[in-house]
Amino acid sequence: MKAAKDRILVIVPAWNEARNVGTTVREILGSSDAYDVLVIDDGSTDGTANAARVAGARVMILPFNLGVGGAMRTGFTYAQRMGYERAVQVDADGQHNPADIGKVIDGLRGADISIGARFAEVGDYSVRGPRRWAMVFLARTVSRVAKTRLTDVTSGFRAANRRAIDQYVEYYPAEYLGDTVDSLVAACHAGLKVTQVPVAMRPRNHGTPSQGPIGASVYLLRSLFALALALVRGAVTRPRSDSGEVTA
Ligand SMILES: Nc1nc2c(ncn2[C@@H]2O[C@H](COP(=O)(O)OP(=O)(O)O)[C@@H](O)[C@H]2O)c(=O)[nH]1
Ligand SMILES: [Mg+2]
Repeated sequence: MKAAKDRILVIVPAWNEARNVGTTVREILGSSDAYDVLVIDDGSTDGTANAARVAGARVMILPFNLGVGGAMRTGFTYAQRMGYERAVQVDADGQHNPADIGKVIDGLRGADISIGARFAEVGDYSVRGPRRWAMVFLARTVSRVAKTRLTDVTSGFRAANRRAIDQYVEYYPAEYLGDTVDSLVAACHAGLKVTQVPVAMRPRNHGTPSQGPIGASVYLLRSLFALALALVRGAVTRPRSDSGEVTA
């Protein structure tokens, strides 16, 4: 058995996913023997923790619901303490194909954070109207901050190297969607490099998304605010490159 530093921690945030998480964990473990799976059961009221454990995952149970960001920060803290050099976030519902984890991890060869981006708009990801505009606007704005072209900054399918894990333990907001965008902007401001690799999204196995269309739109609006705040915060705390004065 290799040491944690040579293995990859797959962090699976899960909230009431008893019907999906077992299949997802088995699929992940079956796709590479370098993966350790950590399921963060975020105050589920169904059998999520048990289903995950039976399938072979390590499980951490949060006493009440913190949201995806809170769960991920817990997972990154675990990764840091256990000495993992690489961690990747994979959804419990089956939408992220475990066969693509390797591709997303490979993105870390030239970057600190690698995003599995949903280029192909399949299944319930064919969003239109204001939600679509908001996603495009978010992607363009974060691309400018990251100084690279990113097309899907709200994707939860993301890998992090040790520098990014350390940064996330420092700062990772709890808010759904705000978490992905805000944590990315903060990471860019801390000097981390972001890249993306294309992945196709599969349909959710069972159940419904935690946010319906209206909830998701509201969260997208909130993530626009989160982005604005993150940009302002960056402008205040970023090192001044012209004078060499470092204030962060
Ligand atoms: N830890 C945690 N996970 C959550 C929460 N809400 C959703 N998730 C998980 O996050 C992943 C994505 O959630 P989902 O509802 O499918 O969002 P969507 O794919 O963006 O529509 C799934 O694995 C969910 O179980 C939450 O409040 N806490
Ligand atoms: Mg989903």
